Amino acid sequence: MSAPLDTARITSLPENAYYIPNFITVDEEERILKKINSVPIPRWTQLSHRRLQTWPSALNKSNTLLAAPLPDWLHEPIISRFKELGCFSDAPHKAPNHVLINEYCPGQGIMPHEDGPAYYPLVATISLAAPIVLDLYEKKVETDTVDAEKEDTGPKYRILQEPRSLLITTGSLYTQYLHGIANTLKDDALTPESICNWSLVGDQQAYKTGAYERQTRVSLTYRDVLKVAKLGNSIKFLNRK
Ligand SMILES: O=C(O)CCC(=O)C(=O)O
Repeated sequence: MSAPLDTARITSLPENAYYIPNFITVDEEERILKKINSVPIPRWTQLSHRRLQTWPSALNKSNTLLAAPLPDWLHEPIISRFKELGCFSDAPHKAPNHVLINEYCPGQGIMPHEDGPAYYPLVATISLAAPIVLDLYEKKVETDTVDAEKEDTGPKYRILQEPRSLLITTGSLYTQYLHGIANTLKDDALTPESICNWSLVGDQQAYKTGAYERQTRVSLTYRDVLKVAKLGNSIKFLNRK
């Protein structure tokens, strides 16, 4: 990864994760939130524990994205800043081509999961509107019954994501760990020992009580989908069937 990211590395994590507070400004955050909230309602997919927008579109069954540009408001200024950091410079398309927007109301989260092989193994997450804690779990290798019966010991690492921050996860962290967000009304135990990016947090004072009540938080997750089909080719393919 590039030199500008060296100082942003979360050194207590296996390779590799980077955290940058105030990656976007308050004005930029407000502008993006306005755009997110002004899309027609059918653009949202309502899931049991959160709402989701998928840009430019969802992948098909063979994990292929139909080529289409991202809207300007998801492009600028974020993708130019990714270019300055060089974070997608080794990805096949040299830039993200896909964004998921997740909205979590207080009490909502996302089950531990992995993002899988459809994407280049790097996720760049911008957090908007409120903080949230991302939990990382080692993938279980169930080689014998003892392992299978082991009690769930909770997350191995916790990352505090402040509003307007950027979190990049890649490498073994992408392939060997699951990530999730607890369905809770309050994130607590916010201490330097428990939060692995504590030294990089921009406003530590804001968390000095060691807890906060959840508020609605929105995330933008930028990824590079490996398989991309051009519309012309897709039509040819359909006609052949
Ligand atoms: O909202 C987040 O920070 C995590 C989203 C996520 O896990 C995903 O989109 O796969």
